[in-house]
Amino acid sequence: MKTKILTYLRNTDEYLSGEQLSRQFQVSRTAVWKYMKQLREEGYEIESVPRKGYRLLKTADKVTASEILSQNKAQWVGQEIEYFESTDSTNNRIRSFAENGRKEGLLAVAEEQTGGKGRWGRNWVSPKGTGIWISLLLRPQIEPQKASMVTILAALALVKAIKRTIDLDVQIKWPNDVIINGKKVCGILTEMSAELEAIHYIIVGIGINANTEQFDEEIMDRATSIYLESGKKIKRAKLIVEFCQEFEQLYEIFIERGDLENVKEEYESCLINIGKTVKIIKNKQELIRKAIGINELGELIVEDDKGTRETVFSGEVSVRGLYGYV
Ligand code: BTX
Repeated sequence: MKTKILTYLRNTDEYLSGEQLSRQFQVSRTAVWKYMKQLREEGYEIESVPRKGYRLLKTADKVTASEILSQNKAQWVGQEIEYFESTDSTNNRIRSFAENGRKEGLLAVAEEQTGGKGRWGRNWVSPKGTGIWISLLLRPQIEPQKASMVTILAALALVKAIKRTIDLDVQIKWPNDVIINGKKVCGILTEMSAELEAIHYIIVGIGINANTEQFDEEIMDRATSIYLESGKKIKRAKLIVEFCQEFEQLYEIFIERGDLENVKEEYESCLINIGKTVKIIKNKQELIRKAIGINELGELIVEDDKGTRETVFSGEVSVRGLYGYV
């Protein structure tokens, strides 16, 4: 109900009287008053004028279910939300929900993660109030070998969502780091439960440094935020819904096609590695190659100094710039 009232307030510039709202939503005027009180406590500025009614003046930078749902126009991605003030990892939460049979599209959102996970057991710094820490549940009927393609789609959807929100030059470091000015602004951790032939579910975990003002010393050389790069604070829920909308479109086409041929060009246009010499780290061995692009499976095409090409798969290698992270 709170979400419905918030959506209604958000979609009009007019005053809405308590009576109007109580009729619209079939609740008492006291109930309407209580929802307004709750919204104010959450940080929304709601004007209340005698004989006129309520009007939303300012929304809060919240990532609660109501704040996201009242703006989300995606059909199914993020149309069910589980919100946590604080949790260890939203990927862990989605795993339990998935095991309990929850539907594809469920989004877990946390204001803070106390045990945020990166890839290969690394840690992801996820402080309160400034970032976006979300995980999406998917149940695609595709071969398990294709799961890594979902990560490629998520990276592209993130670039598109950030560009819709703010005017910044956003790039991708293959396969899934989103980069601004050579530093990491988002990370993606895709986890899967599968058998040899079929996927039970995929968890796409996304961390975005949105309004972070500063980073700890250990990551400040490679981490940045949308705020640090643009000087502007964004409304985090807006970026989440932009992502849900962009990802849903890309994912539906991918499920229909079964490959990435249609997004290859767009992904490559954002790829920071393209045409550059990169260091491919595989089983502690380092190979120096030139990055050419990706194929329809999302693998990186690289070339050696004799012009011989090969592809590398995201699960088995790590890619670095010749002199640093990108
Ligand atoms: P990754 O393994 O590519 O990156 C982890 C590395 O990035 C760390 O070792 C550290 O050097 C650096 N790092 C840690 N925190 C940050 C940060 N906030 N910003 C920039 N760099 C950082 C990337 O792993 C995948 C991250 C996914 C995070 C999401 S958040 C929601 C979901 N839940 C969860 O536990 N993980 C995902």
